[in-house]
Amino acid sequence: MSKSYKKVLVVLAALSLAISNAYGAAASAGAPAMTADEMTQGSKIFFERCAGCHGVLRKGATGKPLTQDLTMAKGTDYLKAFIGYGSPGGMPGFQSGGELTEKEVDLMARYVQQTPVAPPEMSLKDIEATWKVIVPVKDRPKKQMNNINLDNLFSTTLRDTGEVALIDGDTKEIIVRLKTGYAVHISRYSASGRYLYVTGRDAKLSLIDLWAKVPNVVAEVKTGVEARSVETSKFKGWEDKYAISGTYWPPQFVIHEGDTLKPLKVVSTSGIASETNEFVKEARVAAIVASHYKPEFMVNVKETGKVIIVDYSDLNNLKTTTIDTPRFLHDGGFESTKRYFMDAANASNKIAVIDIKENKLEAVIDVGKVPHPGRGANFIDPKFGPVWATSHLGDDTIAVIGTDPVKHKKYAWKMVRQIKGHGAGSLFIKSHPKSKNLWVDAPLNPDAGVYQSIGVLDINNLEKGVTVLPIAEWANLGEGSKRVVQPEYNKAGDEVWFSVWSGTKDKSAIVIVDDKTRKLKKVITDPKLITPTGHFNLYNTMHDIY
Ligand code: DHE
Repeated sequence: MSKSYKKVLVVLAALSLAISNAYGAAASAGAPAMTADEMTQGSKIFFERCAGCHGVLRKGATGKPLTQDLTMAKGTDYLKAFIGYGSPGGMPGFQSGGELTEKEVDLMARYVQQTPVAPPEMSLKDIEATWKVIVPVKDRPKKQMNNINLDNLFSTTLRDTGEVALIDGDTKEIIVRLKTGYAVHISRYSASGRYLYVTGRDAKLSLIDLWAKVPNVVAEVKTGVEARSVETSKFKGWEDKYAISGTYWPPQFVIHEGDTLKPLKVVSTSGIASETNEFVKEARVAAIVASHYKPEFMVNVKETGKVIIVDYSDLNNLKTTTIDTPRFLHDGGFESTKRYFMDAANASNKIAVIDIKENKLEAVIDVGKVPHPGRGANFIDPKFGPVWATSHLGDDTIAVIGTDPVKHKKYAWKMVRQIKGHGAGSLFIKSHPKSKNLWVDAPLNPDAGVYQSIGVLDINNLEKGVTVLPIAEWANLGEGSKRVVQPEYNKAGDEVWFSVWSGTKDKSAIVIVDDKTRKLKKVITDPKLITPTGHFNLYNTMHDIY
C-alpha cells in the first residue's frame, strides 16, 4: 500500500473514529449500530467503491443521493439488496460482481445510514508539502534513450494494484509496470509526447518520463483526497508547460508546472449551480480537456453544471469564462475539428456542446439515459456527414449527433440517429478516422453474456445493427468476472485493444482485434496484468483522435 494512500485511510479512519466517539457506537441517532472498526472499514469501502458516483457528502450525481434522511427511510434490508445485486439503472451489484462479501454488504447498508463527514480541505501549501521531484529536470535525458516507438505506446491502468503497465503497441510486450496512485484512473500525455501523467483515485498525480532508458516516475504530488482527471497544455508554444489536475475532494483544480508537477495555482470549484441557483460545496471536477486553438483548459464541474474555461497564459491574472450547462457534467471529448467540446451531463440525459473558439454554449441535445461517452467516437455518417456518438449507462442506445454546422447545417447539434448497442451499462465507444467500425462496450450490464462481449457496428450500414463478439471467451482465461472494457485504437487505426477486467485474484487480459477482419489478433496475458481497465494510446490521446 502506498504511503499517500495510507495517509488517506488514516484521515478517513480518524474521521470515522471521531464520529463514533462523538455519537457512541452508532454515528447517528436512529441509525443502525456500528463499532468504530466497522466505521473505519465502511469509510474505506465507501471511498474505494461508492464516493465516485454518490459523492463524499452523499448528495448524489451519477449515483442517487444517499443522504441520511433517504437511506434511513429505505432501511437496512432494502439497502443490502440494492448494494448486493445492483439495479438496471447502472448501480453495479457489488456482491453478485464479487467485489464485496455478504458481510461487507451488510456493513455498507448500515454505514450509509450514518451521517456523512467531509474530509479536510487542501491549500496550495498543503499540496506543495506532498510534492516530490524524484529525478530533477537537469538529470533527465536530453533525447529519447530507448528504442520504443512512443507514438504507438499504450499506458494501461492496472486499477487495483495502483500501477500502469506501459505496453509496446508494436511488439505487444509489457515494457514496465510503474507504481502510481491508488485505484489509478486515467493517463494523459504531454503535447510533445515525452511525458505521461497518471492520476489515482487517491489524487496522487505521477509524472513519467518516457525518454528515460526505462521509463520511470520522475515526480509526484498529492492534490487532494479523491481525483479522476488530469490534462496537459496543448496549445502551440505551450507544449509540456503545464498540467492541470481536477479533484473530487477538495472540490478544486490545480495547475502544475508540466515537467516537475510543482503546484502553481489552486482554484476552488464550489459555487452556485446552474438550473437551481443553489450553493454546492461538493462541486467535483470531472473531465478536463485542453484546447488546441487557444491556451485554455475546459474544466467540467459536475454538480454545478458549469464548464470553466481557464486561460493559462497568465496564471497571476487568471482569466476564466464560466459556461452554464445542464447539471452533472461527467465525461466528453471533441468532435472531429476539435472546435466543439461534446460534454455529457449524464444525470440530465443530455449532451452540452461548447464552442471553445467563441467560448459559448452552442447547443444542448437530449439523448438516451445517462450518456457515458468516455471521449466519444467521431465518424462520417453516409447520410448525415460528420457525427459524434455516445453510448449510455442507463439504456442500450447509441446517440449519433451531427457535428458539422457548415456543410451539414440542418443536422448539426441534432440527434440524427438513435441506434441499439448490445446492452445498457456501456461506458465507452470508439472509432478511428481510418476505420469503418464503431465499437461499443457494456461492462456494467448485469448479464455476463453482455458484459463479457463487445458490440461492433458498420459505419456505412448502421441499419444492419450490432454484431456481438465474445471477447472474454477469446481470451480463454477461466474463472472471473471478465468485464470487457474500453475499446482503444493503435496509432495506425487498424487494431482495437480491449481490457478483459477480472478480480485481483483472477486472470485478466488485453485482447487485440484486427479492425478490418474483426478477428482475434493477439491476447496479452501476464500474471502481473492485474485488473486492467483503461488504456491510452500515446498518439491518439495526445491528438484527441477518437
Ligand atoms: Fe472513470 C474517465 C469518473 C468509474 C474507467 N472517469 C473518467 C472521467 C471521469 C471519471 C470524471 C473523465 C476524466 C477526463 O477525461 O479528464 N469513473 C469516474 C467515476 O466517478 C466513476 C463513475 C466511479 C468511481 O468511483 O470512480 C468511474 N471509471 C470508472 C470505472 O469503474 C472504470 C470503468 C474502471 C477503472 O479503471 O476504475 C473507469 N474512467 C475510466 C476510463 C476513463 C475514465 C478508462 C478514460 C476514458 C477515456 O477514453 O478518456
